[in-house]
Amino acid sequence: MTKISVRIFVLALVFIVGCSSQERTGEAWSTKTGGLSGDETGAEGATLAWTVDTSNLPPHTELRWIFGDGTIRMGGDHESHAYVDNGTYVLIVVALLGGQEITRWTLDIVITNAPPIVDLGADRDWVPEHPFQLAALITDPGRDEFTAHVEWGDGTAEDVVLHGRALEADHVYEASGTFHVTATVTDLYLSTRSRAHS
Ligand SMILES: [Ca+2]
Repeated sequence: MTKISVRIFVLALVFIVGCSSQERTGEAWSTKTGGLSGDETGAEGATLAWTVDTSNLPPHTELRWIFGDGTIRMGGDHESHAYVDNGTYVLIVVALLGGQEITRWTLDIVITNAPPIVDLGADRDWVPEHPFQLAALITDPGRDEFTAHVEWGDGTAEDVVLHGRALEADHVYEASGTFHVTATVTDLYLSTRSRAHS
């Protein structure tokens, strides 16, 4: 029986850096430009950290951390948070005394896209005229959606319908030989959002 050597040749990753703007409220407040320091940029999924200087605040002051992505919690002088989508967020820290706001700080946070990753596995042999099956999982720290395009290495290619983050496709090679399979994965969700804001 003749075998085809199918080589998993290139894994192409495509990611599009999108940029969206988190809505700011129209509320007027006294914004302190100093006192809140820490990460102003980071990739989606990465944990960022900040510190607020409360040395001049009265005792029993409480801090409400508003991260700009819908996450709000009471916290301390040091806090961390991971954003799961790229975009520009406004981090707000509100100082409260007896439930009343006494001051607040803001900081713009820019989160960049992280590329999707997919591992097609090792090279393998396959029997001609039988379906060669490709199966791989896409990983991405962002809350993204993806498209995939597979080039089978014999002059044919196709867009693959994904099932969540699972890339599954099969292909019949009609002749013996060595074929290089290439998969291109794009986190389309981000490019869509980018166009929406342009
Ligand atoms: Ca991504």
